[in-house]
Amino acid sequence: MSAERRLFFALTLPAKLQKQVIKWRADNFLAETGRPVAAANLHITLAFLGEISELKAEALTLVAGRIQAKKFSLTLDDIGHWPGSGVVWIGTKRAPNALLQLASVLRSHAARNGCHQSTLPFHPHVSLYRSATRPVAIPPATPEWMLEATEFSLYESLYEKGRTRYRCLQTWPLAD
Ligand code: 2AM
Repeated sequence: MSAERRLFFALTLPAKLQKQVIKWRADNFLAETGRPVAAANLHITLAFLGEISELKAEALTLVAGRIQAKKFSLTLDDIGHWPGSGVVWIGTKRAPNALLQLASVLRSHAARNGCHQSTLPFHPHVSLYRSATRPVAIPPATPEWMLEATEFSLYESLYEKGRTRYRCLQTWPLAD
C-alpha cells in the first residue's frame, strides 16, 4: 500500500507579491509575533484534504480538472489574529463570489471523497505567522494589494529538516 500524503488545494501568491508581503510584515510586526511563514509558502488555502491515499488524490485530481471556474481578483485589505490556532493573517473584506464558489466546489468534492472538512465557514486568508498564541499588535491596515487569480493548484505539504515546504503537484487554469 502506498504512503499517504498531506495535500491541499490553494491559490498561490505571485513571487512579486510574496516579496512585498514579507517586506511589509517585517516593517509592521514585532519579531516576537510568532513563527513567520516563508515567502514561498504564502498562499490561500481553498480546501484542505489532510493525509490522503494515492487513490483519493487521483480521484480529486480528476475532479479538479473538470471544474469550470472563472478568473477573479481580490483585494488583500483585511488583517486578523486567531489566537486559538495561533495564526496571524491577511485576507479580504469582500470575497468575490467566484472565489467562494471555487472553494465550495473543492470542499464539497473533498468531503464526498472522505476528506473531513471544517464546519467553520470558509474564510479566505494568507497565513503570515503561526504559533502566535499571545496578543498581537495588529497594524491598522494593509497596503490593499490586488491578487489576480488565474489558476489554482494542488499542493503537497512536506516537512523536511525542520521546515515545512509546499510542493506544487498540479495547476489548473481559471476561465476568462
Ligand atoms: P492555513 O490555510 O490557515 O494557513 C497546509 O497545511 C495548509 O492547509 C495550511 O495553509 C493550513 O492552514 C491549511 N489548513 C486548513 N485546515 C487545516 C487543518 N485542519 N490542518 C492543517 N492545515 C490546515
